[in-house]
Amino acid sequence: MKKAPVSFAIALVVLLSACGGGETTTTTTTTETTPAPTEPSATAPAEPTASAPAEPAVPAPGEGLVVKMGSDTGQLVFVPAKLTVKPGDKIVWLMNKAGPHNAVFDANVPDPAAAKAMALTKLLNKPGDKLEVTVPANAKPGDYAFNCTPHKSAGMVGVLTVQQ
Ligand SMILES: [Cu+2]
Repeated sequence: MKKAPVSFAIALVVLLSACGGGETTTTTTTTETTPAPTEPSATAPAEPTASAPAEPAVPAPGEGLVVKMGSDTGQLVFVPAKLTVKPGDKIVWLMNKAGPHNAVFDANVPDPAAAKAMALTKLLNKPGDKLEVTVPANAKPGDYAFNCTPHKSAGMVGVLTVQQ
């Protein structure tokens, strides 16, 4: 009969301590500082349309074939001096350097009327000036020799071949 109160007291202490311990652990997790996450809206990815693959630059059929009058180094030549075209093609006579230049055809070409349509009879003097002409649809095939009037004797000549 004497042992009963002692065991009761121990049991009571254990119960109290357990309860106290439980209380202290539950009250320590309330002061949590949750940093507000800043949304990275400023670093939004670029628009996908900017990275779309560009179509390869394919020259449209009939686009002007540029013939420079006067080389980049100032020589009295056509660049290119020989070119091949087809009826309907466009030719751009471009005043490049060391003008004035023109581009006129010899008299004995296969088709004088076509040669007249393709010629640059007016002298161009200002770099960048140009004239676009079109090879007539009914131009006779063959070689059309041309030259620059002021510089023919200096060797500024060329040959335009019209293919069928
Ligand atoms: Cu010339």
